[in-house]
Amino acid sequence: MNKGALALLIHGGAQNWSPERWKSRFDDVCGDRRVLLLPDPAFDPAEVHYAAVWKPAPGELAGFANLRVIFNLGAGVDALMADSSLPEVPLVRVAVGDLTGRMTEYVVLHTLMHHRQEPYLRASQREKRWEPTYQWAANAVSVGVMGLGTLGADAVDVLRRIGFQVAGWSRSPRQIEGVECFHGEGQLEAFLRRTDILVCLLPLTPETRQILNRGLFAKLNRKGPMGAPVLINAGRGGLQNEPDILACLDDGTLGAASLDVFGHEPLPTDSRFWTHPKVVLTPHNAADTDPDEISKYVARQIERFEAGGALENVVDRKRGY
Ligand code: NDP
Ligand code: OXD
Repeated sequence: MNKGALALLIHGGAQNWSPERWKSRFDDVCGDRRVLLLPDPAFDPAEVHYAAVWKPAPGELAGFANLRVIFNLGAGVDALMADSSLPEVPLVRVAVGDLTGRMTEYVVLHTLMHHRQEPYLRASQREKRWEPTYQWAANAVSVGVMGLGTLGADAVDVLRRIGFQVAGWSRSPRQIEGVECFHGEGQLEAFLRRTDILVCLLPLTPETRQILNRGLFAKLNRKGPMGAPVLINAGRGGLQNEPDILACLDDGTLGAASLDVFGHEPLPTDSRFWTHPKVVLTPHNAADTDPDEISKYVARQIERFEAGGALENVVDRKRGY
């Protein structure tokens, strides 16, 4: 009997994430299963049992009558949740060590960059100024991570081992050794009040949209050694109110920001974020995961599912993540 085909619907990837590269990785790991890279003028939608997708257009998945599972090729599923015609089959997201490790690298890199005053030191080098300033210890800085899921839990562990005072905030209660855990709306303010560097690793849902706004920044600790709090957002652009971030950087409510994600990507060339002296910007590549790892993860899940096993990392559609 023919195995149901796997359809790839991939939009917006470059280089490492090009559709052709994904096709070649999936061909390698799917054995005798047919892998279709869409659009393909000669295919029968009825043969598609699985779809592996990145930013499919709304409605694109609705035409597959025999679809059994949708695999999102990233961790965040907000683009899919916005599709009101998304078929009612399990939606699996990525949670693999390769992605998690890369995100932790980003979080640690940017936390250390602000803690160790790298923007100031690089400017000093450019201007040939030998003017070291006082450097406080890691344990004088309180890092607060919003989101204690796959990514947040790993990041807090490494930050804690570096010596920072680490706290985290999630929807439901969590317990992580050495990390002060807060949860829910009711504990958000207490979490913010003790935070010098705020790291956002939340999913984008109706509850979290624009959560990073002036009202929230105003509650961050202003008595830390850095003088003003720092924002690091690698979740989604929709989590942030961008005019508020710029205004808060300008008036000193925020001391600096590292931003990997934006409301409009690619970031328009006329955005002030490109040139703002207090912004460290990256082009949504905090965790630019290896397609080899993800294609193996999807192929393993399909094999297990067809053998009667449970799928892992299935999105809870009510929660939206
Ligand atoms: P998880 O689903 O594993 O974790 C999400 C965390 O956010 C959980 O701790 C959850 O709480 C918390 N959360 C969700 N909603 C709320 C809320 N309303 N209030 C408080 N806490 C909330 O996701 P991941 O860690 O795998 O990924 C997080 C996000 O990172 C992705 O959704 C994606 O947007 C982004 N991402 C960005 C990348 C990049 O390159 N920039 C790469 C990969 C991911 P609880 O524990 O109670 O469920
Ligand atoms: C993801 C991403 O969600 O890369 O995996 O943004």
